[in-house]
Amino acid sequence: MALTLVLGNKNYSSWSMRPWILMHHFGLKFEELVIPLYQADSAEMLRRYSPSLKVPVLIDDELSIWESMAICEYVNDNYLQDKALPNGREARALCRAYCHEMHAGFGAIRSAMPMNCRARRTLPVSAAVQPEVERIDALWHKARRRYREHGDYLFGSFSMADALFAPIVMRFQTYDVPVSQTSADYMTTMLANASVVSWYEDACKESAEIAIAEVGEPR
Ligand SMILES: N[C@@H](CCC(=O)N[C@@H](CS)C(=O)NCC(=O)O)C(=O)O
Repeated sequence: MALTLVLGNKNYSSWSMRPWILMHHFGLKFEELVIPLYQADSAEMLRRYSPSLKVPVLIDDELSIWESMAICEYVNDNYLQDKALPNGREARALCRAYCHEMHAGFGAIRSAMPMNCRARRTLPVSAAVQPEVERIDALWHKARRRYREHGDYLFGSFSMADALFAPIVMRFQTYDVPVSQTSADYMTTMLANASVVSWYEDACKESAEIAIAEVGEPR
C-alpha cells in the first residue's frame, strides 16, 4: 500500500480536510502532499497531480481518485472495512444523505464564510446564509437526538458524515455562528477529536494567506 493524499492549504482547503480527517481518524497510514493554493506555481502543481485540477486527490499506486466524496467512499470500501458508515439500513442511508447534502449544498455558507481555521472573526449572518445555518443545525440536532445512545458523533460512532461536516464546524467556530445547544455540544465533540485538533495545529503553522478567504472583522 502506498497512499498519498494531495491537499490544499490546511487552513483554507475545506474539501481537503474531509478525506484527511476520515483517513487520519481511522489510523490509515498515508503520505501528504500539500499544494499551497493561489500561488504562482499552484496551477502547475495541480496539473501534475490532479485530473480535475482541484484538490483533494488520493493516489493509490497507479490509481488517482479525485472528488472528496469519491475518496471517502474509496477508502471506506478498500481500507476501512466499511467502518466509515454506521450499521443498519436506516443509519447508512441517512449518513449517505447527510454526506451528499453537504457535498452538493450549502453554497451560501461556502462562499460567504470561507474556511479559515486559525482566524476568529465576526461576520453578520446574511439572509442567504441564515436558512443554510438553520438546516445544518436541524440536521445535527436530528442525528444527535436519534443516535445519542450510540456515541457522541452524528451517527453515534465517528462516520463519514462527521468528516464531511468537519469544515462547517471550523467555520462556525471561526465566525462564531450561533447554533442550538445540541449542535454546540456536537461542535465541542468535534473540536476535541484528535484528528481535528491535529489538522487545526497544522493549519496554525501555515503562514500563507489567501486574500479572498480572509473575510470578517477580527474579534
Ligand atoms: N467537488 C470537489 C471540490 C474540490 C475543490 O473545489 N477544491 C479546491 C480547494 S478546497 C481547489 O482545488 N481549488 C483550486 C483551484 O480551483 O484552483 C471535491 O469535493 O473534491
